[in-house]
Amino acid sequence: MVFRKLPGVSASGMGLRLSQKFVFLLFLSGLVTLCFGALFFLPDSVRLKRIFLSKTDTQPVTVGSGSGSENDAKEHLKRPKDQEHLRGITSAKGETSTKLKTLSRKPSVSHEATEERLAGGKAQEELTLPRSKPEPAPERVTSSIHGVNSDTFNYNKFKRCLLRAPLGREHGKPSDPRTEERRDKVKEMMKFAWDNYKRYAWGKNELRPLTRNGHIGNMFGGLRGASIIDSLDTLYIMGLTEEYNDAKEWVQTSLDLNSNGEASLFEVNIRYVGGLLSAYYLTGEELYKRRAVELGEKLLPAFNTPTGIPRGVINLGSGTSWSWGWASAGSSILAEFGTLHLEFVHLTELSGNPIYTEKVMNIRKLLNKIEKPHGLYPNFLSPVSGNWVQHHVSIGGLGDSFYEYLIKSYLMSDKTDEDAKKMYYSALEAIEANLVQKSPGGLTYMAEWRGGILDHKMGHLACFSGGMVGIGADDGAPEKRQHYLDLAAEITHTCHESYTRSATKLGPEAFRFDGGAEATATRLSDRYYILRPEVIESYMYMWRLTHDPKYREWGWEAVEALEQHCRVDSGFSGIRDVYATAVGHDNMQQSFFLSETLKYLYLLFSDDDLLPLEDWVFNTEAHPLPVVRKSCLQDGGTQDKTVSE
Ligand code: DMJ
Repeated sequence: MVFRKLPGVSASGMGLRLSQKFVFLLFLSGLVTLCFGALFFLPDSVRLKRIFLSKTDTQPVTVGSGSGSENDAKEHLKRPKDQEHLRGITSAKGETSTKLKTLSRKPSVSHEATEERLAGGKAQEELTLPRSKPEPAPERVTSSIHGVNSDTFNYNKFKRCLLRAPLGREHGKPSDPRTEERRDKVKEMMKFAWDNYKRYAWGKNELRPLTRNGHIGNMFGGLRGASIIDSLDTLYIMGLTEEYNDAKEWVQTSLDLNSNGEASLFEVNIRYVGGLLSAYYLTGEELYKRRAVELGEKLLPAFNTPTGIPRGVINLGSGTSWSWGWASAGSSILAEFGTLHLEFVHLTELSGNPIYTEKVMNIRKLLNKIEKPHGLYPNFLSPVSGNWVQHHVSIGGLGDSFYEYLIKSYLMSDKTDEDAKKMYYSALEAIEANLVQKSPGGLTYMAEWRGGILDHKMGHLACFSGGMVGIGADDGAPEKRQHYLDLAAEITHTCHESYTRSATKLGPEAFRFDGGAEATATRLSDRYYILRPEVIESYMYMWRLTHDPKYREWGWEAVEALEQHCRVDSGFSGIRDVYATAVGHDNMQQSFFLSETLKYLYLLFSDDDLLPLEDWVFNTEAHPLPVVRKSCLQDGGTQDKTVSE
């Protein structure tokens, strides 16, 4: 190697060259240290930083200081290790973590993970709330749940608390052959709908029966298999064993709850959580229980609002939540935040974690306290101020299942939930005083209310109310009981009329009682039928309550109409105009057709001992949930002799 001679340095002067090298190396290492140190001061989104530092290291900077892109923050929230940092940050700012710690017992799912998710949600929210309006800590209510915790929920003990076997003596086989034939027909319809879903849309959310492919949609936040989860209990009670086993295997191998999309809190709760809970209670398969609680946990961050009223949309991965763009002024929807109670109470039952019950009791408490115009509950409420945003009241869409869950909460609590009972009957009184109308032709209907002005329209969705008023009749004031049963029958009759007055014998999405109309749709846009269950649901309840054969006849009319107009080569489809004899199909087999419409029809043609109403309440997606009998569970089950399968 040849070194160029430096001026003033002899060629043989090795000592001098060494010290030169030493100074140079010193300078170089100083430079490297400086550059590396500077990485800590770079913004979070700079790629160099992400390459050189682990994600864990970047977390506090991302959320704590509010710097970094939103996506980065969401990413971090998914990693348990990163969430450690968040916990520290949030407990320093508020009481969330510590409060939850003291309230919890021994949960089966990691309660720490729940806390961390909550912390994450809160941290996100703090970034978006204006500083001038400090966020009050959500009000919490300590509920008393019975002494069962996650590790001790005992399925056998629970089964002994049922008054009768869930599937009856002979799976609800009806005694007369004609009814049995009709029931078999419904079972065949279920098999047909299922087989086609399996063949063309397996793993997708719904079947498109005309184009023979699957539909995913955007309601379930990236979750898949809505038709499978919605069908588990229907397949099970119908004794479609092979099909049920396929569905179960899919849950075992393919149900992925780690999705990162934007979901409707309401839809995920009623279809997925409800479907998994029912499947667990009916079969005792631990898998369903585990997945239900796991999913329930992912829904909790939606409740991190100033009032504890959840927002309608949640990202299941990050826990970020927001209100529907179409809901006025960022409000939450009554039928959405008011339709969580049944499932959340059961999540507490199964996990031993009181947080689920606390969340829904908090909603209940706020709704109980708030001033109500004429005793009515408007459909839009601000999750920030806790005030009504608009005075639109409806027993149909936007309001419907809130009322349903009040009476069902009472029934599911073994008739101990007195608040739910009081709220239900006073709401019903207000509904009767303000919304219930009689048409010139003598049909009873429930109008909608817009700030004191009546809109003489009833939605198909509102037709569930025949069944609701019916199941609540017995627990009303003694002098009102017959009246409620009559009201239930009248509403069901009106809804049946909306079917009989169409060419297809299926009912429109909405029908009116003005401008000469009586239970018919007057607008083109209201003429469609999307395989909805509500009218048939009311037939089923009214049959159970009265055993008037007309309800089975009406149910059979619906079966014939479904077969004639909605059955296509590869499944069932909704139709665009119930008044047209040459129907146009909408190419969608809704998951609630398998979960609700066909299940209610099957129950209508079964004996009452298939899922007896003394033991089961149906969630709003027709998933049966058992009555919670605390005394029986605490005593270790005293009614075991009555249950046999
Ligand atoms: C179902 O998903 C539920 O019944 C919900 O409460 C409202 N509507 C659909 C079916 O019509």
